[in-house]
Amino acid sequence: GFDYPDRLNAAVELTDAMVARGFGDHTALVGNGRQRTYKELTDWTNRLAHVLVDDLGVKPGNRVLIRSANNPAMVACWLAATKAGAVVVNTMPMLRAGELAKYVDKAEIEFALCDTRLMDEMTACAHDSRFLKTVVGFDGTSNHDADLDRMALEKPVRFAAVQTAQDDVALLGFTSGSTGEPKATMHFHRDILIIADAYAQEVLQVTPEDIFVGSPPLAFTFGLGGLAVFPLRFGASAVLLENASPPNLIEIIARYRATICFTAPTAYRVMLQAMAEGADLSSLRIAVSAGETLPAPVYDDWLRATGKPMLDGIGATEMLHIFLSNRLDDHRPACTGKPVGGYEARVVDDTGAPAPPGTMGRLAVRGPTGCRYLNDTRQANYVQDGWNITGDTFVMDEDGYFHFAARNDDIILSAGYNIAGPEVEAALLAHAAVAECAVISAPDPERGAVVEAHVVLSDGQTPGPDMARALQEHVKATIAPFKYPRSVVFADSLPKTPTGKIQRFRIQSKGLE
Ligand code: 3SK
Repeated sequence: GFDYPDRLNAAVELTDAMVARGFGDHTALVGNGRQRTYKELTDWTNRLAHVLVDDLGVKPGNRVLIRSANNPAMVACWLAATKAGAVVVNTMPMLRAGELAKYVDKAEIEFALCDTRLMDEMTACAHDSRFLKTVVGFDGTSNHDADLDRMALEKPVRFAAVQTAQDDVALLGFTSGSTGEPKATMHFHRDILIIADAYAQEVLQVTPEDIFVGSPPLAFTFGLGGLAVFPLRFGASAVLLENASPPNLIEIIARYRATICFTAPTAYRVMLQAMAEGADLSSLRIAVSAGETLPAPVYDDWLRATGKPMLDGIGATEMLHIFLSNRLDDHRPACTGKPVGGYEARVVDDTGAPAPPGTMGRLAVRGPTGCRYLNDTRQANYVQDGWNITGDTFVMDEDGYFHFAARNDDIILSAGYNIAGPEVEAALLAHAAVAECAVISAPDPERGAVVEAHVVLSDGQTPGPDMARALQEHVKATIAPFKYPRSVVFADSLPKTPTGKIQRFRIQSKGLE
């Protein structure tokens, strides 16, 4: 089990406690042209926490929104607000005032800390809000010269953090789901440590020598874990650069001698395509892939190109982080591995009963973290009999390994066949002419629905009926022929979330010509 004291403040454990354990001089965060030791980060967050409590009047339980790109200042604000006992909502820079307002209303957010470069949409949101009363700017560049930074300079470096209970809510992770109506998932102080003490310790085997890089936003719990919680929990370092998206990640890994990279499969694919002869990824121990299913060709090509394992895992904002994963000594293509220590997973049928190995069903998981939606009737759908029912269809094999089949929404029912869209995508991606693809269901009067592939071709390839036929034949030769895309649509790009997930629900079906 995971044993923590009743009084527990996660931010203190990631800063002051690390200094007390002897990591004071060790590099914690690198970004904006500086590096900060654990002692410097601790002092910085304590000063900021003073501003929040003494000057702004933040009280334990108040909700504080943070709006920023990935940089050390965002991490410092998150830690400071957590030390003050606030409940933090981290948000992505690309959100507009209307989207911010949904978060503010749902979580009744009173305070916002905002990078001054992103202030316009924040003030527009505050202007019309009945909840948001205080917006303060911080400077996410290397100057640190905005109101919050100036107020912090006057403050002492010691702060008596709020003695929160281990099961006080610390974080609200927002998830949009497929409907676009956001849900807020509540996570306790202990949950923030559990994801490190479970997944990061067991699977990543983090040591103080590790250097983390990656692209997922800190606003997404995948990024918050991988780029802040995991490094800080083990005295390791995180490189937080605002341009850390592919293909720049290749150069960033080489320059900072990064050992662990967190990003999504689409980003690894871009990196593979951009990787020049002699790209130096020799420092890398692990490439963590999550957020989307990892196509086997990406896993294979990465292993071939770098000699390093790509560890596919699946998590959920509801669960806070990854709960099923491959292992360093046990990783394989087209496989999401086994439950992380402390978690149990099974595949269930429509009645919630365990499905036999080898059959498709919904993935159910339970463990030390779990879904608690804030004021949301959808809680009853997600948690049933103590099991978290994720939105994914999986198969568990005879040996207990889990294999992704589809998001529940990605199963295409065509002429009585259940076709898992991602399986067709994986087959298409194995064709050299295909750079990216997304498979959707297109309504069809005869079959009910047909498989429709939207394909972005690699440079130099020509779209047209001949290419469509070649891709259809390739799929028929790779997987059961009934799964081939009866409709192939060529596109210049595919709609994606800021975290790189392809948004299939935004693709318009063209139907059969
Ligand atoms: O797999 C995901 O989408 C995910 C979501 C939240 C946190 C972590 C992960 C990997």
